[in-house]
Amino acid sequence: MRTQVVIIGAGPAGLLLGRLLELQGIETVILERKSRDYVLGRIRAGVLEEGTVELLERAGAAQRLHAEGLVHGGVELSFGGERHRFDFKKLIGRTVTVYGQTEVTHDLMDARDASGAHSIYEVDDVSLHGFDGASPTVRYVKDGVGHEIACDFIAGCDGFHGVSRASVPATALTTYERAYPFGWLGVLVEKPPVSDELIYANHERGFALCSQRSHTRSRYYVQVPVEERVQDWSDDRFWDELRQRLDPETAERLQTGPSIEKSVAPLRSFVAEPLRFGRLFLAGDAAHIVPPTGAKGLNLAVHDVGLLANALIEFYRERSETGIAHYSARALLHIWNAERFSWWMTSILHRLPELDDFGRRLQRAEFDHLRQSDAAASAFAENYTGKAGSRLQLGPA
Ligand code: FAS
Ligand code: PHB
Repeated sequence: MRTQVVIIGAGPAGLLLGRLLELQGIETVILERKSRDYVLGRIRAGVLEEGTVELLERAGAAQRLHAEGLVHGGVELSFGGERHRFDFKKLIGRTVTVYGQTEVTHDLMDARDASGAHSIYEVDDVSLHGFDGASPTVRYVKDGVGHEIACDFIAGCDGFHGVSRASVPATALTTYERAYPFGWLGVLVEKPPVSDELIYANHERGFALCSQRSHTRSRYYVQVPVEERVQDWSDDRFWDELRQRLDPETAERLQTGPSIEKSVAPLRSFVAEPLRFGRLFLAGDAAHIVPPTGAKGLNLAVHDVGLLANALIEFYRERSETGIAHYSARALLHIWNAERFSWWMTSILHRLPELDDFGRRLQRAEFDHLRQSDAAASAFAENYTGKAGSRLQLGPA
């Protein structure tokens, strides 16, 4: 088999890249090791930046997003029971949209299926070859039969544990990592959200987040030790712990019910550099990981994909290698800003084991500074909603 771009991974990064390329007449094949249902069953991100919404519109996969997504003009931070709302629209004229990653993935899968583009699920033993030359190939096994695809480029969109980054010689990669000694225990519940917007809470017992998926479905998180086991947390224990970390008014308003999903996600900051190895490109979680505190993971993956799609479209349209030559540097500039913001937001909101009393007072001082300074609040709003500079200028539609 031959195609122009082989995409490894049918998560949001791989699916979005496939759509943006197909719409420009560039042929792709997506290889995914899990089933469609398994990919759709993963409950992950929930907040989309304006740049992400724009790219999904360009991909022809934003109809349901506009019909069902919840546009939020701000978020609240809560410290020791005191809440402060940051009005993004007033501060910088921007908003975010609450719409689950599962729904984004579903919409992209439906759009790709409708186009007839080739996706192969439940593949095994994917291996990448010859990407340091001009004729890379990808091998895989499907139902026990081996296959090989010749292509021009390989896009590694296979997440943190994927094969793409692992296929790059260790001497060609530099990695930067910070593992946190805590994780997030998350619960999805079919109950109306406790608040119109998200509430991020710093409490002496630990971090908590009140998020949502719709007017009837909510998503909550509490910080737990990294070794915590989800089976040790009954619903009642979760709701009791969450209430203790919220201000009394919010705790009183909380509507609880049986969890429809419950899981523990570890927190990590990670970047691999560079993102290009000849004809192989890394995008999304295959290249970087951020703690979910800043709601950047999915949005960062989308930003990479917009740059990579632009570069590949330019190559096929104009036979120019300028975009692909600059992809890594351009992506890393944005990645490191998101890493910085996600680390900062994690460090001011979580109970960090290494913090002494001075450190905890500094966390409070950060909150007070944000509340008193329009400049600081605007910088927070700009980073949380995605910097104006992140708006991608894709090539002509
Ligand atoms: P993904 O990991 O989504 O997709 C990669 C795909 O590649 C997967 O479908 C995988 O099966 C496939 N794959 C892997 N190896 C393969 C191989 N060898 N061959 C073929 N296919 C292969 N972000 C937020 O903003 N907010 C959150 O609350 C949040 N919560 C998260 C919770 C968890 C448990 C995790 C793991 C991540 C969370 N994230 C969150 C980050 C998440 O949203 C990612 O940023 C997003 O999924 C990135 O998308 P992709 O880069 O497409 O990677
Ligand atoms: C979510 O709704 O899953 C969510 C929202 C904001 C975050 C992280 C997760 O920062």
